[in-house]
Amino acid sequence: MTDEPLDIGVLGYRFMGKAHANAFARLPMFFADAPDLNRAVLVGRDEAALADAADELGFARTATDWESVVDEVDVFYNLGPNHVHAEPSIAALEAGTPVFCEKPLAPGLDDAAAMAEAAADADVPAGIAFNYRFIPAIQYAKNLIEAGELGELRHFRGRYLQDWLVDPEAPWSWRNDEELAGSGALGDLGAHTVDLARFLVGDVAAVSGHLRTFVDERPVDGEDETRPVTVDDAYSAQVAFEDGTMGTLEASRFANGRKNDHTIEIEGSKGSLKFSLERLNELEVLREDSRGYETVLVTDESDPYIDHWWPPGHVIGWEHTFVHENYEFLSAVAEGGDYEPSFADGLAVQRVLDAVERSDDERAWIEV
Ligand code: SOE
Repeated sequence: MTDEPLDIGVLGYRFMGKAHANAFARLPMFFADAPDLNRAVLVGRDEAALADAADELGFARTATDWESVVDEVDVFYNLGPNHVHAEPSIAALEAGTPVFCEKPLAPGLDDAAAMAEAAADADVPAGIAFNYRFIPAIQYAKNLIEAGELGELRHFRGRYLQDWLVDPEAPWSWRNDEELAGSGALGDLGAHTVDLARFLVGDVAAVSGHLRTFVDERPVDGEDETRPVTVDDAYSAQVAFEDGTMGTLEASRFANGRKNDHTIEIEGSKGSLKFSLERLNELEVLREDSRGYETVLVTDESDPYIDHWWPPGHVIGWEHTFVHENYEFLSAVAEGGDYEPSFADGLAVQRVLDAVERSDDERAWIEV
């Protein structure tokens, strides 16, 4: 257990940089037993944008070379695009620095395996930012399943629907490029659903997948050119879990009208549950012998993390999931404990994503 403040170095300062910096700022006020933190250094390439971001996000200094940072901070956060997850994270772990990396672990299986190997060799926490595990309603669901309230699980249905690419004129980004992202909706959104499937049901044995790209080139912001889209816009998959549960997964960036709709449905021999990220404080529960679903508002102080926030019914939001995962990860770093989801979990998810892609290529079921 260390009492010294943890110096945090963060690579990446856009959407995820802000989500995690907000979490660092909330921790001292709402999680009194969280380790003390210094937002020590923010890493990026564009010095002007980096300086503005450091001011906005509260970092003491900036650096344009992660190599000089990974062995001098107490914790290294890799919040960059997927193609920069491997090298800096492995270098940090080889220097004995704990790492927290955004999802998916890597663009592809080889890099993910190298990251997981480096984490296994290092004797420090290496976490992956599957933040939806840290929604109180999802942890309430896991507790119901583990208490046997659903009986023997029969079906898992996971769906992550957005519509930000429906417009063919929506600009090209790294998320549309196979070299930079690895995959599209599959890795960006499907990774979350596969992680929740593993968290709530268990490991996946085999998949049968289908990927589709609806718009195959997009305009580049500020330039008079287009670039090809080389990843999926949507995926769907059938899943056979190792415990016999049947699964169906899908994700799309073209689901008109769905903004950030991550839904989970599980049916078992004794009961069922339904969850939607757009109503993330609620869990729909069907218990044995009841006539229909009950809506449980998961905001009691006895519910996970709620006692750190507000009285019952004063609902929490998307950003609170980042506070929860950072509390658990940074506490594990300070106390020398373990953290899940780890890089091993990130690799397990990557194996499923890779199997979905191979299944689509081969038009056949693929063992994970
Ligand atoms: C995609 O738009 C995205 O930002 C994902 O990358 C995040 O992981 C997800 O939480 C929200 O949507």
